[in-house]
Amino acid sequence: MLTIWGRRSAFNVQKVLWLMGELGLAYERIEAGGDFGGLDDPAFRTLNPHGRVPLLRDGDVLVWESHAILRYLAARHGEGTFWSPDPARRVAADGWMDWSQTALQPAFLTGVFWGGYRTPEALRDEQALAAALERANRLMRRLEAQLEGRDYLLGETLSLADIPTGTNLYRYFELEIDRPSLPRVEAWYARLQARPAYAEHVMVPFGDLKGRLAF
Ligand SMILES: N[C@@H](CCC(=O)N[C@@H](CS)C(=O)NCC(=O)O)C(=O)O
Repeated sequence: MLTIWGRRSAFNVQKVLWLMGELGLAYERIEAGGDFGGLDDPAFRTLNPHGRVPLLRDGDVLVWESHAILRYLAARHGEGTFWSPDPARRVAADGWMDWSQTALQPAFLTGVFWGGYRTPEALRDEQALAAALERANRLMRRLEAQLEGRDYLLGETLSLADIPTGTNLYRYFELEIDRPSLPRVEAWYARLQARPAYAEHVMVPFGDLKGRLAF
C-alpha cells in the first residue's frame, strides 16, 4: 500500500496526487503540513529529515521531493505511459520538470503567488511582485511556443513534462493578474481541466491561503 503525507492545498503535494490519479493507484493519504502541522514531529522527521510534504512510503521505500516521487511512481507504475526504459525518451520530460522546478515555480509560485496572494497587502514588495509577474509571463510564453502543433507539452499525450508545469495553471488563471495572450496554453489548460484527476487534485480552491505566510 502506498502512503502519501500532505495537505491537499499544497502545490507540491498536488502534483503527486494528480499523477497517482492518472495512474489509478490506490493509496492512503495522511494529512500533514499547514494547519494540520506534524512536520516537526520527531516521528515525521525520521521519515523525512527535511520536514516537508509530500512524502511517499511504498513498503520499505521512502521518497521525499515531489519530482523524485513523480519519477519513482512513473518508473514503478507507468511504463509505456509516463515512463520509458529509454533514457533518450525520458530526458525530454526531465528537462521540463527541472525547468518547472527551477524557473517557473520560483517565478510564478514563489514570486507571484507567495509574493502577492499569500503576502498580506501591507507587507508586499510591489516592485519585486511586478518583476516576478513579468518573469512568470515570459516563461508562460515559452510554454505557448512549445505547444505549437501539440496538445500536450511533448505531443499528443499527457507526460511527466505536463505534471509540474500544468499544476501551475490553476492558480495562474485563477489569480487576478495581468496575463499575456496565451491561446495554446489556455487550450492545454482546458484539456487538463477535463481530466478527472486534474480537476480533483489540482483545482483545489486556495482561499484559505490568502494573506498567510505561516506555512
Ligand atoms: N522541493 C520540495 C518542496 C517541498 C515543500 O516546500 N512543501 C511545502 C508544501 S508545497 C511544505 O511542506 N510546506 C510546509 C507546510 O505545508 O506546512 C518538493 O518539491 O517536494
